[in-house]
Amino acid sequence: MVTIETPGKSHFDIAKAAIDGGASIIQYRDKYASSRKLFADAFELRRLTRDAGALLIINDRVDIALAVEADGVHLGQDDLSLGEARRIVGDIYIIGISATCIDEAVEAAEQGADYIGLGPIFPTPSKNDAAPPMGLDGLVEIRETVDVPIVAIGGITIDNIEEVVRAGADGIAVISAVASAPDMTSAARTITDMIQNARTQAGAR
Ligand code: TZP
Ligand code: MG
Repeated sequence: MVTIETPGKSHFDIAKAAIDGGASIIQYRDKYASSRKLFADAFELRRLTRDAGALLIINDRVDIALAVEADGVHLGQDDLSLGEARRIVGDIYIIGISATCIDEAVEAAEQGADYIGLGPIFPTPSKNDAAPPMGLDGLVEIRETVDVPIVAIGGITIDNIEEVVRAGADGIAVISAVASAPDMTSAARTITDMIQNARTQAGAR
C-alpha cells in the first residue's frame, strides 16, 4: 500500500478499512519510508492484524518482518533470494515471491515459494517500474504450469475481478481499488464479496 499516492490516508487507515471490508491478508509495502518508519508502521499493523485475525506480510524487508513478528515476507526478483530468506526466517514464516512471467513463476515454485504474487495482470497506476501486463492469457498459462497458490496483482478492479478468479487466481491483491476509493471499507467489502461469489461459481479450488 503506497500512501504517497493516497494523500491523507495512513497505512493503518487503509489496512483497517480493508480488514473491516473482509480482507484476510495485509501486505505492508512502502518504497519510500526510512527503516525506523517502516518498523513503526509495521508494528502498528501487527497489532491491528493480530487483533483482527488477519495475516501480515511485509514487503521487501526480512529484518522488519522478523522485528514485528509478522506472518511472512514478500520478496521480489531483486530482493534477498528465497533460500537466503528462508535460512533467516525459518520454516514457519510465509515467503511470497513476485513473478512477472512464466520463468520467474516456475523458478519460485521450484524453490519452494509459499505463494506467487503474479503480475501485473493489467496496466497499473501504482508501480512505476512494473513489467508489461501479462493479461488473463498469461495468468491462465502460469496457472496451468505451477501448483503454488497464485495471488494476482496489478490493475485489478471490480470490473475485472471475476475474470481474474475464473482464470485461476487463488487470491487477489489490490492497492488503488481500495486505497483510492472514497469509501475504502465499502470498496473492500465489494471486492471480497465478488471474490467469494466468483470462487463459488468457479467451483472451490
Ligand atoms: N506489483 C505488481 S503490480 C503492483 C505491484 C505492487 C501494483 C498494484 O497496484 P494496483 O493499484 O492494485 O494496480
Ligand atoms: Mg521487493
